[in-house]
Amino acid sequence: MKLSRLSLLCAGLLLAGFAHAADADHIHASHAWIRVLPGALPAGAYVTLENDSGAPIALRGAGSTIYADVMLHQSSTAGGVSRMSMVDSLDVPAHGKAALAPAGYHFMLMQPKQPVKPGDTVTLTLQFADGSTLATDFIARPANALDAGDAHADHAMPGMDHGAMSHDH
Ligand SMILES: [Cu+2]
Repeated sequence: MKLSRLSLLCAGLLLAGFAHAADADHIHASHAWIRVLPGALPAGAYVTLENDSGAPIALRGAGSTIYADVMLHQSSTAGGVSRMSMVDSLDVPAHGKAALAPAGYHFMLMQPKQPVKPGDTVTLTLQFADGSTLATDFIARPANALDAGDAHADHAMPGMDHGAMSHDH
């Protein structure tokens, strides 16, 4: 019952996306990467989102031409047991940022139509609550990766303004 409700929601989001097809002008994505796991295990996708507008923008999900199934999840640990739950949306605060990162929010990627291996680039189209979308290239990294790795993946992104931002790498 929960699944069918979600499917309806997804269908609605897709339609909204096609109707508007507007770029998410006020959201900038960086450090986008995918952790590829062996076999049929689902992959996790991580990205940092910055909102340069004066209003919060909610991330609702993502679409992919490679993965048939993409879900927004949150990992948490309680009593030494880690679990994942589905979340409807993640707010990117006004003039702030939100991160999808290991042990926290992530996209769960399932049912790849072709094998994805470390070094590959996979485009996920991020979908926001206002109907806007943002196509973002994610770099596939191995199972033991902890972050996006190479700083070049960040600096190669066009249109990013790093002005006052500090980097720890
Ligand atoms: Cu998950």
